[in-house]
Amino acid sequence: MVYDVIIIGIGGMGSAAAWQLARRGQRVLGLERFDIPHAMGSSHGISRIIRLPYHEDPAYVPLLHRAYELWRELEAETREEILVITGSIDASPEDARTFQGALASARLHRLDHEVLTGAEVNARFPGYRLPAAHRAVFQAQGGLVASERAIVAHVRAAQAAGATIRAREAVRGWEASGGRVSVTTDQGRYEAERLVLTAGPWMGDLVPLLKPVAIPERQVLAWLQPTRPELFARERFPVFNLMVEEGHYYGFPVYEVPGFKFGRYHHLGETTAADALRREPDEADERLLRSFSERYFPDGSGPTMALRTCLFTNTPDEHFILDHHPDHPEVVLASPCSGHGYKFCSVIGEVIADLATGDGTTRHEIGFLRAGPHRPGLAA
Ligand code: PYC
Repeated sequence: MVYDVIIIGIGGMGSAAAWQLARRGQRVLGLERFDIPHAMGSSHGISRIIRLPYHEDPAYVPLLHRAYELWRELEAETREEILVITGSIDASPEDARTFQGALASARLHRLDHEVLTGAEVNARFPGYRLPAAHRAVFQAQGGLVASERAIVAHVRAAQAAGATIRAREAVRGWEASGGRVSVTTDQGRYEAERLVLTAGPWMGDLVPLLKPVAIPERQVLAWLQPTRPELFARERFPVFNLMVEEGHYYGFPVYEVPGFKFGRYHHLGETTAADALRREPDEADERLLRSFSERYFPDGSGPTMALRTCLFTNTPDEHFILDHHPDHPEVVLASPCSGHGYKFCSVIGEVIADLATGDGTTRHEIGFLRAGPHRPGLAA
């Protein structure tokens, strides 16, 4: 079988790309080294935050609007709950980026939002115990994406549209030239016209030029059983990004499994090759996370229900890399996403489909995500 497009990595982005390409009539082969879904990369742990007033950079907001539309399309296509709206809180001291960046994005893109003090957040959402003088942007459309369910839904939709998806098949290498690509795995060799690489923390292993700029980092997430579960229900507890003196944290209402889920960005700063990563959470991980929740979410800090390790893949400027390979126009690179990419998977699937078909252009504004000289470490 000759394929139009081969996708390596059927996680959040690869599965979305498979659907978007297959529904355009492309003959798609998706290759995944682990199970679908699996718990080795960056998409497991039930949920990921989605939020509109994007403190990282307002340039992401138009992509977010489209991401919401496409998540809803996926729900309609598969009749699965993918997007859960809870509202979002971006809170920090007044002069810090989490609040200021969210406010700037909300104003620039005319998003409905409210500015609250920490004390006002605590009164309105009593699971929270923020410093009273913190400032927060509350935005009602924030929420969560059911991350593993979305991968399964994307794969089902892709298969229904004709894609071939193969799991537990490890890629040994790829080649591209003259408008053809070939991929060798532990089970065979495949050819196509285009190749999409969505391998998350393994991108540096597959694409040498990304090795220095796509750095896997160990993260640990905790689920603690609230002592007052009613305060951590999805109707009463917005997802959050919170900067406090201990660091930058994020969290969710109780969803699907027991416990209030939260984590810390750049947990203990452990960067390593994806396959060398320490997978088992330990007491130091738990201590660090519990000390945060006991201070800022005391009614959420009952017994530990679960601890899980997952990976960020960080670029120096913490923006995604989404572009054609600079030396191989047949190859599309998507991810790494520096720990904030999952919510965009639906729209990134669409962008990948644009880049991998026709003249390779996209209507989406992705200049700031391209792999050009404006990106630290990608100047050559
Ligand atoms: O984008 O809100 C986010 C997020 C939370 C944890 C990692 N990313």
